[in-house]
Amino acid sequence: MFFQKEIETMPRKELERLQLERLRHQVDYCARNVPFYAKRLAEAGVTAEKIKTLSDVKYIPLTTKADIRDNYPYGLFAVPMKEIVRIHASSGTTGKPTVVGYTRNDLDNWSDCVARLIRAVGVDDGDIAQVSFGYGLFTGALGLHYGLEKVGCAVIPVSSGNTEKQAMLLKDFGTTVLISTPSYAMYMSEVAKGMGITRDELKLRIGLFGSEGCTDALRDKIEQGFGLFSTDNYGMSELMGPGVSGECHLRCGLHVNEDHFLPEIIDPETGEPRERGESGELVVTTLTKEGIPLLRYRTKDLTRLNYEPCACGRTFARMDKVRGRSDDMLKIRGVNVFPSQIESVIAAINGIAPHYELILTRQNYTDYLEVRVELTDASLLENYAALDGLRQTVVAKLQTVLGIKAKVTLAAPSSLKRYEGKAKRIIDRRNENPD
Ligand code: DLL
Repeated sequence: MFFQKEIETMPRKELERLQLERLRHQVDYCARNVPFYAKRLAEAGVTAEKIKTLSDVKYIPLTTKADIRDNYPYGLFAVPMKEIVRIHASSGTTGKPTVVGYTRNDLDNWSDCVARLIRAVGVDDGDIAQVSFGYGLFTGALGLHYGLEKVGCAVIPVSSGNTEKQAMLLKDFGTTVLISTPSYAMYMSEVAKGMGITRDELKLRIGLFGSEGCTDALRDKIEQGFGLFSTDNYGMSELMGPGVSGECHLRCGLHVNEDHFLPEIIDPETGEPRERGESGELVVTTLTKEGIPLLRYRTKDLTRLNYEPCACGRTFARMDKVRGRSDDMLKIRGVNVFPSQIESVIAAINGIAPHYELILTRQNYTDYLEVRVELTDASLLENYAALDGLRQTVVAKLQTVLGIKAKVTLAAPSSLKRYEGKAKRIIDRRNENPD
């Protein structure tokens, strides 16, 4: 199902013509309205007229999160404040937040982009959607909220937290669509189960999950727990929020809303463009943004783009599920490890719950990885032999996938931390006692 079928299924030639026209306009708009870009573009000798093909985008300098921070709070805004109608910010773990502003047109385009992903999985005006992302400066909740309203769903703006109440509302309000991070959906399904709420008492049919990665193994567990079908959607506050890309019901990649975003893949080390079809860091140029347009923004997210048309009829390029961020890839004893690899191993082992913590330490110049996982069944704690057998299974499976040996600690059921938003599973203590 489509929200704007003509655009979503536009022949690629036509789409690329539209992108080129919008790219040239956006470059000119930035040069005229954002002093930072006027200087950057002049230094690189780039003007809108010089951009003749889409691949000429590579001549435009890359923009980074540091550029946004250096211009805190409003330095990269391209319009006077009276035209800004909304401000969001991403919290960031250190220092000042990254601030973004939206004009009325930006908000309208945003809700269109989000409405497309909502329709792509078959949600319609008969649905009741519970938004369990945090409302506030975070873009997740309000972004989905307005897209859902545009589709005509009944929106329950419950926000995140108070998980028992969330579970009660799922049942009492007859929620059919759940909107949250995958880790919060997992937690919510455990809480609902603990309250004696069964799958059959719920009307849930679809989950729209995003804002963090989710392996297929974890997705299966959530879907079984709730008896729903879910899709993954991707975005970031700097680019807009949710709505940059999302899966259709065929779940074979996330369709990038290419009429609003021009995606590229670069080598994260050198910044050089990669060939079509190669993996690397996603770089995105906004094509229609007025409040804070961004040229070649480095997302740090690692993925791959596929330009083959999808069987659903959409012609937009599809990005693979994000494999991780280039900055959360762990280098352990010289080996690259993605937390998603660990998640896919443990979520597929019987007797182990899909919750984990990774603790990194360093002794005698050597990195150590401890993986804390949780048992599903407390009775195992009394059976030493079974417990050790399970632990060794986890150690062996992790070693096969990661290529390094990790210490595995089995924790009691429900003892690891749960998350109401994005999960934070890595505790890196390697710099606490540097050698
Ligand atoms: O997380 C926007 C969003 C909200 C997307 C709700 C989807 C649903 P930020 O807080 O700025 O924005 O975080 C952006 O989160 O660079 C990725 O690293 C990660 N991320 C977002 N969606 C996904 C996803 C929102 N589907 C950062 N899979 C991005 C993996 C994701 N990572």
